[in-house]
Amino acid sequence: MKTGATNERPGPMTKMAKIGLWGASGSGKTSYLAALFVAVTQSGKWNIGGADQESVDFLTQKTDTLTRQRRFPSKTEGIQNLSWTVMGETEQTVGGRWRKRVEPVPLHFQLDILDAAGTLFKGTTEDDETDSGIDLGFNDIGGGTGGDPEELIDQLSSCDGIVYLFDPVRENKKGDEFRHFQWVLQNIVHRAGGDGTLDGRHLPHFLAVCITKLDDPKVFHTAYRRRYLTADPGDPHLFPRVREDKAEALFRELGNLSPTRSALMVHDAIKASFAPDRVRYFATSSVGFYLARTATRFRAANFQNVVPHPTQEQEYTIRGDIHPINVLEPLLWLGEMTRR
Ligand SMILES: Nc1nc2c(ncn2[C@@H]2O[C@H](COP(=O)(O)OP(=O)(O)OP(=O)(O)O)[C@@H](O)[C@H]2O)c(=O)[nH]1
Ligand SMILES: [Mg+2]
Repeated sequence: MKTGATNERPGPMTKMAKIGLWGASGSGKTSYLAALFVAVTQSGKWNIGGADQESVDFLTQKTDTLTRQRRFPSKTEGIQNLSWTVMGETEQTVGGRWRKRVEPVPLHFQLDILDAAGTLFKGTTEDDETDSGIDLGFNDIGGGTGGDPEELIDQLSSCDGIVYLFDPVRENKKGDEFRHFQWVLQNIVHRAGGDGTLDGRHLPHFLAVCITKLDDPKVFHTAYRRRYLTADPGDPHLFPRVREDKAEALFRELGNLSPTRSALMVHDAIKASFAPDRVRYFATSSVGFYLARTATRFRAANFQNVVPHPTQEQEYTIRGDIHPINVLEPLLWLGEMTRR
């Protein structure tokens, strides 16, 4: 097959998008990646394949953990590099000057993703009772290598796009999001300054800010009360989603609710460091809302898909099938933006 070089019969356009995952320990990075296969296949438009054995194994094992075992992946150890190709179609204008037409063109995104344990991102010398980490990253599957915060910052800095996961549930309990965020951000800015890649005060990266755990009652109810929810008419189950133009407002609302309001400082810091047209907010859930076996549509009276484990304290279990919300979309947006 010919490549996209010719206007007449374009072949697959492949874009390498190096994407970093950044988020505090327990913010849901691994679960986000674990939900990716289901998100891709449920979209009906895309497909995904591992570029190497480790990445194939990751997807297979983590999908199994979420869907058959109905539990969340374990805490990440070390650092792991994963690489997947997301395959789909886009539209392109082809033809000569007089015979222009739009036709579908295969589009492949190669996502190189770095997953690191949150504990590697120690932006502080103080010890937290559980973890003090900030992560960046991508995930385990047993095969993670060690690594140090410097290496992670280097890797994140070299990404085209960054998915930053903000966990409002954790922030509500700990109120320390800004402390972690600032440490990573300052280091990335420092690197960019040294490399000469700063554009004025802005970093060159695209940033997808993902509010995680939309299915959590606190997050869901906040979005509901503020009237930020909508449903995609094309979704047969009519699962609620946060209106695209309200995701950023939800971020601030959730920041307001946290004891330290530190997420508001994160919001301000994002504005200070990233160009406005390079940032987009998403409200995500890796597992989505519960759908009873006999039900065809979402029911607000019975929406929780994550419940405490019946026997293991502090553990959670997944009640039903997973229906990821805005897991694929941030990656597609980053892929699209970096393609331009
Ligand atoms: N309700 C809900 N809880 C989630 C979701 N995703 C993750 N969680 C919870 O958050 C916990 C941590 O998720 P992980 O994916 O392990 O987070 P991580 O950022 O990879 O954490 P580290 O590997 O320790 O850095 C899980 O064990 C779940 O209890 C989600 O979509 N909804
Ligand atoms: Mg993890």
